[in-house]
Amino acid sequence: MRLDRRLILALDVVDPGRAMSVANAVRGEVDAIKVGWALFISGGRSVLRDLAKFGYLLADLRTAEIPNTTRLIVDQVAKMGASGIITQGFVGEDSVRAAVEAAGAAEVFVITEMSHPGGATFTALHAEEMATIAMRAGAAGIVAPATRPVRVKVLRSIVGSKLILAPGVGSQGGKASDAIAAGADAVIVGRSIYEAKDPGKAAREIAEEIRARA
Ligand code: BMP
Repeated sequence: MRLDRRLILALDVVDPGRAMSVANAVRGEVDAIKVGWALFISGGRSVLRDLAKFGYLLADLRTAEIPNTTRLIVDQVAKMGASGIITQGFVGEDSVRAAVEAAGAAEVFVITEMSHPGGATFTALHAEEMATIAMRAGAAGIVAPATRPVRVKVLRSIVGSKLILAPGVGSQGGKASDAIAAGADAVIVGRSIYEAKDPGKAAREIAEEIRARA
């Protein structure tokens, strides 16, 4: 993943037409577009294929499965043109490894500690182990919480030069430049961009905030 803006759009809208118009509005302002289940369920494979034409498509059709099922799902996702794939870390090393193998040339990012308050209940307790598993399995990086920059810093010490993508900016209370200062390579931002009147401007402002402090 090439990170010029250090910003990834989480395109969590359900209408495929709106998805395309937001993607157009942020063209050149974000490094990647992340697509999750909601848009995939409503728009199917075609919306993913269309969005892949905008550049780096990060498929967040995350699996929490045994290795064989993980392999079957990730193989399908990779075939849809995703450049990156997100998977869960709590499933253990064998399932993460299966995701990395099935992804082929696509990069795999492993979720460690989740950004929402509930993420502190279970995922925070094992985040370091999940990051270690991700590294051993050959993942390109991890997902860590922008809502808790101190935890990003801890996880950075485990993943070395691999990538850390940090969601939880804006609507969830985190600040982009805090997450980057703590060691994240990029932030993942959804509502603060796609709900803005001018999504391109909103993205530009976040990238500028990051650049000003970097
Ligand atoms: P928003 O900026 O609207 O809160 O969106 C954040 C995005 O990052 C969502 O797509 C969410 O599924 C994802 N995400 C997250 O918020 N926390 C995590 O720990 C992992 C995620 O993938």
